[in-house]
Amino acid sequence: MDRKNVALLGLGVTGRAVVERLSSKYQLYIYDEKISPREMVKNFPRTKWLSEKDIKNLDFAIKSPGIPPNNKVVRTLQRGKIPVFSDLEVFYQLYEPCMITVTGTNGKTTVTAAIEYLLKDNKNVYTGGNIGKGVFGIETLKKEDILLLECSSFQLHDVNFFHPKVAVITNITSDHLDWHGSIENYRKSKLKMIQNMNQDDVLVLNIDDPYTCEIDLPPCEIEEVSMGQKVYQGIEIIDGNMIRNKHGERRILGHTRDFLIPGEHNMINLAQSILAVKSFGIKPEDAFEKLKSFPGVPHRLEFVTTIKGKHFYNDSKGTNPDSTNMALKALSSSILLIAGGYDKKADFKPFFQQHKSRIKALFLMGETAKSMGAAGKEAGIEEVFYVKNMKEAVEKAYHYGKSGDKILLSPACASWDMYKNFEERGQDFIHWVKELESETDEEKDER
Ligand code: UMA
Repeated sequence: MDRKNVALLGLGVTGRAVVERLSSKYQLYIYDEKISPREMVKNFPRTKWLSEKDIKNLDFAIKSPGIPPNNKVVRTLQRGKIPVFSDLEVFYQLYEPCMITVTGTNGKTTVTAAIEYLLKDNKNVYTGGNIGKGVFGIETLKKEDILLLECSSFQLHDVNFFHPKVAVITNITSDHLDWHGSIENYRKSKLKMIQNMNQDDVLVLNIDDPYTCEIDLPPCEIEEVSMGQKVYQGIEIIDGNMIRNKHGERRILGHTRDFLIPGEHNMINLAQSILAVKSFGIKPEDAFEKLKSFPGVPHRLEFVTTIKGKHFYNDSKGTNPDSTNMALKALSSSILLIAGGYDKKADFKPFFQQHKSRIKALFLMGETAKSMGAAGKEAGIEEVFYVKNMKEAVEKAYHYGKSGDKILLSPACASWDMYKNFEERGQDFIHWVKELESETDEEKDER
């Protein structure tokens, strides 16, 4: 039988993993705006460059998540009735793995990491999706293995038959409007994750998120979490206690102060991860116990160090106002905020209005510095500093701060204007904080 002809749009992390896994199965035709045909042929000899004449012979296309739906090649394919799928969809169609999937505007990486932490001692669990190497970078799965996926709205936009056994939605606010065009499109993409779920599946929701309460639920088992509200079936967190409630039968699992990671939002994340592993034989009591040693995720409210009483936190994953909002709430007051970055056209006014009493000063950089500075000043934050780079931000915040202050990198913006990704940005922050620490150590030694 002839090999299928498949277009591969984008040769980043996603595309390279697809080439590695599928170039012997399919004839791949590559498109990438930043790579020349010559470079592509040299590095990936089994693939071909996608040209206009090939389009009519294509069976389908695999699109990398960063390529937006209004991209001209995507549009041409759609006009030619060529199905365009994300890597998640193609992986699902090929292998039909048993999947736990997690999506949401914020918290999805923490929930995914906590689920992995809970399962890894008892099951073969493979984690990927929006994090790490992409789904085709994951080894071949056996039938009994679990595929744990963090799913972005970009990836979910192009799924069709994709069908998780357990799905978690952390919250759905607003993000990536530049890619999706509207909040409605963004929400629609997220909800495609649950469109095929049935009575054998479990959906874990956070009912404190207003939009989550409005969604049309699939015909599956629903588990809910809430901070302060009663749930019908799920976990409620009341006065710091995590309580398992099953149709009115309630039992306390434990107190949230026993966890290592701070913040109310993280308590919701942990409650959701406890419910997500229930179908795999892990009782909520045992999951709670195990999570007491869960260290959290790098770049999310990660404590870096204390220098002369000033505490440094790396929350580089704060890539939108909602995510930074969580970090500011968790640290509560005396915050010197380092923020700014790639412009996703977010509105910063409500954000600064809400947090003006928590923020002592702003240190702003990147594309959004000026618009954030204006919004901060309008909200009444008087101390606004513009900085060229991370080094200057760290040093300025340190010299400005007093003992007891919290110097927080949580940009409320993506990193792509100055860095490859948020990890690189977080590492840069840690690097300059450590430099500062060694300089102050040297000063101590000299004295
Ligand atoms: N490209 C084009 N045209 C475009 C856009 C991109 O040709 O209009 C090409 C680029 O030249 C590049 C390739 O496509 O060579 C990059 O593809 P990509 O942007 O989809 O990036 P990948 O390297 O494949 O990484 C993607 C995710 N990136 C995005 O969604 C932007 C990674 O998520 C993910 O980890 C990886 O797949 C593996 O699944 C990153 C991310 O920022 C962490 N995600 C967003 C978020 O978390 O907010 C959604």
